[in-house]
Amino acid sequence: MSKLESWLSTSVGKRLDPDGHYGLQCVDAVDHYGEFIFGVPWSQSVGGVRGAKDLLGVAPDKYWIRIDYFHGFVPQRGDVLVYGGDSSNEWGHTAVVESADGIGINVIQQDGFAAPHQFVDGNWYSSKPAHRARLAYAGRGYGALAGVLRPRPELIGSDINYQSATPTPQEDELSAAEVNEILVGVDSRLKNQLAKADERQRDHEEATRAYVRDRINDLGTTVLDGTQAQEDVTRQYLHDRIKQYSPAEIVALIPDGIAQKVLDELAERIGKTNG
Ligand SMILES: [Ca+2]
Repeated sequence: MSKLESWLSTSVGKRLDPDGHYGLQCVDAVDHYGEFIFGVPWSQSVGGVRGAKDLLGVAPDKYWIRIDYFHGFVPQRGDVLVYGGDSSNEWGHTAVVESADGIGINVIQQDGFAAPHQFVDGNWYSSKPAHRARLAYAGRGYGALAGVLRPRPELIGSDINYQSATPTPQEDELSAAEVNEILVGVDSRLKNQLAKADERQRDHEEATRAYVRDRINDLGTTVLDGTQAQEDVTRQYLHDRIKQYSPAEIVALIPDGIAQKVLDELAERIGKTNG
């Protein structure tokens, strides 16, 4: 069983309080989750925040894939939800996904506002342990889903077995429908992003840097010294990783800063094929 599955099957009913203060908060559950699946203290694997809504900007790229919410996005098992808060809760909310559909999301969470309460650190805070709940994509008391943090699959004991991978080189082909879905998704994201380009400029640059760093790491892996068989296995592993994502997820993973370039390149290739 992966560490992710192990956490999901053992955390309900536990008092998760890795920071040791302010009772049992929603962020405590996610900090505990990060420590558990990565084996790294939450201060490094998740990062300190004033409120849950700040997690998207703080959680390190090294451990998490940040996916900002877009219309039609459905989280997957193991994602960490980050809600932006509302007038009744300025801190936002966070929880770990068990399952999701287009209407709601089943989570394991703690809730800093939930009864029963305990008196600690000079005030009353929640003492309700980790529990299951169903959240909406936007709801009173936690606001709208701002995005998710997806644990990097290569860090949490995925099921891919290097030894048994069959080195059969394949081309990464996308169907015309998949290409179209990606184009439409990227295009709609660009329109959204242009509207708030200024405030998000810094995020774009960071995402682009992270993307370039990852590609360089991938390239480094493929030119490992060694036998042809090793290289083929590595290539197959990267291929399998790409195939784990749906077109919608690929869209979400493309940094905004290079989205236009991707569109241009795809348009050029399609133009050449059709011309
Ligand atoms: Ca706490």
